[in-house]
Amino acid sequence: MSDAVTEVVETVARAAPEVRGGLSGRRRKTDAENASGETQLAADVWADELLAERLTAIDGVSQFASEEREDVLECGESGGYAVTVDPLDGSSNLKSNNSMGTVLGVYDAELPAKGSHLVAAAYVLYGPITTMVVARDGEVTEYVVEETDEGTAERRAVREDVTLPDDPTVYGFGGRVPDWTDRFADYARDVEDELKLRYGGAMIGDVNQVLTYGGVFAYPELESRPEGKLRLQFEGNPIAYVVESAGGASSNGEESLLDAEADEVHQRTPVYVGNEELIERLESRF
Ligand code: FDP
Ligand code: ZN
Repeated sequence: MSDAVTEVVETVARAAPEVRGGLSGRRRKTDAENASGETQLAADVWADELLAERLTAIDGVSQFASEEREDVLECGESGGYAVTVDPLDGSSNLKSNNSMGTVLGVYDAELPAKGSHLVAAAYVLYGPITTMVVARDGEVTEYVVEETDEGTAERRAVREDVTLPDDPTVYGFGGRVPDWTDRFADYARDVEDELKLRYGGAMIGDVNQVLTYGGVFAYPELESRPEGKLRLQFEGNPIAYVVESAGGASSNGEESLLDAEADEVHQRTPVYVGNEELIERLESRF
C-alpha cells in the first residue's frame, strides 16, 4: 500500500474520536440540504468539514468527494488518488442515540469511478465502542480506536483476516415493506425463514452485523425508487469492497457493485451484500 493510502486511512482513524466527541452538541437540523436532497444535521456538516480539511491536505490525494457536498474538490496534482467519504452514515440515528459510521473509499481513478478502481476502503463504527474496519490488498482487519492521554488516537487490531462466518445468521433490510418490489419481497420471505432480523437503520451498523455473524444486508430497489437509496461512490462501492475482501459477495441486483458503471458522483444504487450463497440466490431471482 502506498504511503498516501496509508496516510488517508490513518487520518480517518485519528479523526474518529474527535468526530465521536463532537456529536453530542450537534444533533440539531440545519437549514441546508445535501446533494441527495436530505436535510443536514449540524453533525453532518461539521464531520464533513473536518474530514475535508485533513484529507485534501494529504500529498498524493488529487480529488475529494463527500456525500455531504455537491462538487468534487480538486486538491492536488492530477493522477493521484480520489478519496470519498460519507462523513456520518446513518446520521438520522443521532436523534435516537443509535449507531452511526464514517465510510471511506480510496480510488485510483477520477470520480465518478467504478468500484474496481478501489485500492482501499474502510469504515468507522461509532457504537458502544469505536471500531474501524479496513480492507486493502484482499485483507480485512478490525481495529478498536481509542483516544490516548495525549489527546491523539490509537488504533489496535482486534481481528485480523476478517471473513464472513460460513454459517450465516442475521439479515437487515431497509425501506418500507409495502414499497418493496415483488421479487425482493419473495426473496425476503425466504431469508426471514432462515435468519434472524438485526436492523438498526445505519448501513454501517447493519453491515458490521453481517461481517460479524454472517448473513445479508440490503437496501433494495423500491417501487417508488427503483434505484434504491444508497449512493454508489460513497456507500455501495466501499461496503462492497469490504464485504468482498472478507470473502462475501455484493450485488446491485444484476452484478457485483464493483463492476457497476459509475455515471455520476451522487448516483444511487440498490445494495445487496453478504454471504455468497445469499447474494447468488438473490441474483438468480432477479
Ligand atoms: P441516513 O439517511 O440516516 O444517513 O446513508 C443513508 C442511510 O441512513 C443508511 O445508513 C441507512 O441504511 C439508510 O439510510 C436508512 O434509510 P431509511 O431511513 O429509509 O430506513
Ligand atoms: Zn450513508
